[in-house]
Amino acid sequence: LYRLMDQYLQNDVFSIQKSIMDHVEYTIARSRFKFDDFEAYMASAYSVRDRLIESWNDTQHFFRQLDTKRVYYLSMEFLMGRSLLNSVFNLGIKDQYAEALRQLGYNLEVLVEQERDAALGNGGLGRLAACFLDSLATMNYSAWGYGIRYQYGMFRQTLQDGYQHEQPDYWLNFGNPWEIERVHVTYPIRFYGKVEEHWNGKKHFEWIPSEQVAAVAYDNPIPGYGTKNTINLRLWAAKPSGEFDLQSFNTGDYVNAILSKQRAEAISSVLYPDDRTYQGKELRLKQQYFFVSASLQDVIRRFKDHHDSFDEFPNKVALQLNDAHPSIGIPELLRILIDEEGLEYYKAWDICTRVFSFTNHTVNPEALEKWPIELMESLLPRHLQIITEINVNFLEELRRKYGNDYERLSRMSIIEDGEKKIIRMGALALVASHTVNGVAEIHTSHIKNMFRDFYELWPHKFQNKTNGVTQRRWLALCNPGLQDVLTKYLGTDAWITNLDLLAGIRKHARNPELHKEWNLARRQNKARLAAYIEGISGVKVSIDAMFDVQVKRIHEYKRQLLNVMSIIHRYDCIKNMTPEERKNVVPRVCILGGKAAPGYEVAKKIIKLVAVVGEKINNDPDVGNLLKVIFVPDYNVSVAELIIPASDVSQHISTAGNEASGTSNMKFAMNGCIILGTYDGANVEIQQEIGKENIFLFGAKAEQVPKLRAERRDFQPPRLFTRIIGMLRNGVFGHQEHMHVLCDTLEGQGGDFYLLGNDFQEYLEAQAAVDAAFVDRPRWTQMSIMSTAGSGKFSSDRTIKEYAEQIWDIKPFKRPV
Ligand code: DL6
Repeated sequence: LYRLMDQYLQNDVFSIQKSIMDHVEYTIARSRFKFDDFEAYMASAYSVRDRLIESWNDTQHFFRQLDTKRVYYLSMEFLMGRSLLNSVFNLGIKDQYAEALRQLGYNLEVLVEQERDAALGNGGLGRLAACFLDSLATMNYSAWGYGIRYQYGMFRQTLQDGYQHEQPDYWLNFGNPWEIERVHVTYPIRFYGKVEEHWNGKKHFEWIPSEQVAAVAYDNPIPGYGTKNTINLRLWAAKPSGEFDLQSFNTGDYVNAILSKQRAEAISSVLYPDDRTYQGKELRLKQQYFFVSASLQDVIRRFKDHHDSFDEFPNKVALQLNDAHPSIGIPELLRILIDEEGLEYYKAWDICTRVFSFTNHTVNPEALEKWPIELMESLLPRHLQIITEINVNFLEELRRKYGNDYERLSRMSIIEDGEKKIIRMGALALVASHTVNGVAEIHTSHIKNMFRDFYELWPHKFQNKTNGVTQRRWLALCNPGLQDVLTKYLGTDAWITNLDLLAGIRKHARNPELHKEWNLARRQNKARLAAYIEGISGVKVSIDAMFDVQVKRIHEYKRQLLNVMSIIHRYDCIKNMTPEERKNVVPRVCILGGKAAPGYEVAKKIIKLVAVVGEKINNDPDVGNLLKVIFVPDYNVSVAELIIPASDVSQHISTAGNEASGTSNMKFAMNGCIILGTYDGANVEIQQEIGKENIFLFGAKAEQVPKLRAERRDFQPPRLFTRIIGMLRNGVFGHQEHMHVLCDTLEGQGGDFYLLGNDFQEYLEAQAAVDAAFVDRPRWTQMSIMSTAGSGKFSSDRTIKEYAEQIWDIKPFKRPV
């Protein structure tokens, strides 16, 4: 049987063709002689999945036998993007698939485009989780991701008359060939009801819930690169529970009883499309509890397969909280251990504090989730009791240390006192976790400040783990031209698993041959993007122009508005030049993209602004090819894979102190794009790695920001800044009412919170320096090479190794061939 299986899953071209054709006929049920690109994609995906399943099964068996300590990465979001190319690449069968399909009359590159992105995330946080899974698999760690299988992922953005419209993301409509539905892996998830107190020699609490849904597992195999290990991302979908409300049936309310059960599915139906605020939304708390409860039940079941007591639990399990979103898992673990497994509170608490660790991803206190106590009491009454107990014990500990310093106690309390009592999930995560980490050096220093009292109490808990990205997807796969050049000059492709090796390219940074090949690869990428831009907008752009890119979520703090103001300034200058002077202008294509949260009005107005400014500039004959402005709609992982390798300059210009890290800055730098940014997030570390002379950083430093804000009243913005505001207000771009709203955010009492006026002058100077560098081709190419060469630190492999060794205490286990 084994030999049979082995033959079936051979990776030679013929066997691959056979398995694709089998899926055309028996899975897709199409004729072998007539199937279109989408069907060919589906059949190919199923045939790859067969190979993934085999590797997945063997890896899980291997880990089980060794009884490895596992890390479970709990995240509300996994922004995976597409899987086909990534899977065949990581499995080492990309060329065979390309050839097999070619012989069948199909093109792998074309089929890849048939796949819908798995967009189960908003942005940075979710994409980081996806990069981490790739690194965990590649580095042979025993790890699982746990999250939610949203039926609707991140909305699809369309632009209608320059306004953002949100369309539902029906990503599952045509089936998802990458997942494995596990109908037998299901757990009951309960809500509401009451808690009863019993006495049988000791006090015992019984939660009697009044609503129950089932969590059903969907597994998504994650193959490592250069290894036989394949790990798992288990996503939970909510289904009606098997246990119907017999009372309703008995009273004859058959239809309503069924309908109310259908409502269960709503829990996993939609991803909240806002990465900052979801305060007070019951469904959001339900989602959080739903997935952590299912995950913890699953973890405990797996642990109990091998162990009779919980003594070993902390030696076998690490639970990573991706932000405070899954921190309801803390009282849930206690509830299971105490109420279901019969452990004493203190024993359970001890276990809890040894398994959880917590990553913070934001400096914005708004984004730290808080729940009204009434909501918690109604939805999860037993959990509220447990949180209260944790808090009582914690406050007692504080009292012993600080005496009756009530102010400090109230600042640190998990339950915020006031007119309305609020549960601070961030504080809960801090108290229960053995480690809390920030995601870049500067961010970690901010969170030490933000959680000052906790840092004073437990300095040892605070760590930094600078983010990283996987070079498999973000360099090798998305930039095949540069991949070949790098491999040629480094003499090895080992950088695909050891990114530090990129430093070896430094010694060739002045080599004219390399310059030629480097620029050729980059120009091909630009040509690909230019064709895409023409396809979506009808605007023809020259690939000789500088491609200047800002793609990310639209947020005031990320300052897309600052970028647009500098574009208007550039336009203004061009308009006022003589034809002779225009010959010295460095042509630019300014590309912006990103989604605004549906309820975020200012962000949506910024998108409209880009559209109207683009409309005017792109059609102005005085400007021609000197300046183009493009808004790329529906920015997502796949679009990023197209844009990043084709960019000359990319902007990361948040007000210092606001961007926790940023990860696209790392992707751009890795691909040889020059960063124009502020002293914020990981930009600071990128500068340290690639050298000051290869990056353009400008503007106020984070430590100056509070003072600058305090002095706003007396601040006179530069003349050019007010001139542009004047142009907007006076209707140079039309839509005056709209423009007034945006300009009002920059002027007047309390205006310009993000200090655009303060940084404007330096920003323009940095832009001029970028222009000057761009026209000096050898210098620019050298800077580009040096950016790539200095990007070794920003591999998620490095980040994961640090988490593994300094937080999770896990070791790699590579499955033998
Ligand atoms: O750590 C990943 C990513 C950072 O790179 C970004 O700087 C940060 O904004 C982002 N945070 C979020 C939302 N956070 N919350 N909560 O996506 O995390």
